[in-house]
Amino acid sequence: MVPADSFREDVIEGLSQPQKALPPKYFYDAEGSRLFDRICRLPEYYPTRAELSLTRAHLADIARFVGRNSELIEYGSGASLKTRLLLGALRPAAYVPVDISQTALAGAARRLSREFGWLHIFAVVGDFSQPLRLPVFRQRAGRRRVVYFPGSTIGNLTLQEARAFLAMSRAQVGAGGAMLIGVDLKKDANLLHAAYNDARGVTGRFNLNLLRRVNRELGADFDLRRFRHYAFYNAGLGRIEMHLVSLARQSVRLGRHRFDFDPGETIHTENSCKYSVAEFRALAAEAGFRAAKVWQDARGRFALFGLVAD
Ligand code: AVJ
Repeated sequence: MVPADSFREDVIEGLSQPQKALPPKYFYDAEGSRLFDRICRLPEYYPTRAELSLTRAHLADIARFVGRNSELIEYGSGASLKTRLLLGALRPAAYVPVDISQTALAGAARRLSREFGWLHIFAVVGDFSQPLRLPVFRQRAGRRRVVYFPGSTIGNLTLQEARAFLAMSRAQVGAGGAMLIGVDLKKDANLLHAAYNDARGVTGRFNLNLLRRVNRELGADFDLRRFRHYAFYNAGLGRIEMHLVSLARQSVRLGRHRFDFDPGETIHTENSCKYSVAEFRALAAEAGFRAAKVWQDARGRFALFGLVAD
């Protein structure tokens, strides 16, 4: 659970801006997480399958890159199939999943400890937008710290935020440390558009669920029938933008606050930045990471970067 107070503050602050906005991290309540799982199985949403297939195809090479006995820190609950593949191949000494959802963490940690009896798991509740306090291990000597950040979640961050996140991770792993990071690549805008405007409308429901959550947890009165999902590729900024469009002139109440909407006005709910291999390599270099390895799926849609902090 996200503390209700910061949720409330973030929503009020976001809706008070000239371009109204809500942070995408709030998509993932129970229903949002369920809808996201469905998105990952949609025929149009290629990133999940592309990342899984490249992880499968290059697993031995990835394991060689990381080396045995690492401290693997994952931003994400560790519930995914690719994480389990990686744990089996890497055999890290310790695994630290970091997630904002306590429930997702607890469930994943339980399942992982059943599957990997030898693995030391230290789940940490938190999000990657702030420096984390990670467990300190007694026998650290000789262990390499490696941050695993799959799923192109970094795409949610603006360029400045991505820079700050990479610098924070660089500090966290220290000299000799490494990072494995999944990045969705630039490609034909039609493929991107389809991935965020699926025929079944699951992405639309995922987007609208954010308003349902604001209603339920903060007592707002968004009328979900008067907002519509809108996603497009902003080529200039190299990102998919998701918005919720107001279909009418309307006002929404949240406690003593009132937010007015013109017809056609939007709430910006998510960016999903796409990078070229060269762009991401340069971004990583700015943070002190050398892209020693770049693994891609067969169709070049998605990349996993093996970054070294030297
Ligand atoms: C989880 C942030 C990587 O940007 O593709 C999927 C979220 N939003 N469909 C993405 C998402 C709409 C996803 N990330």
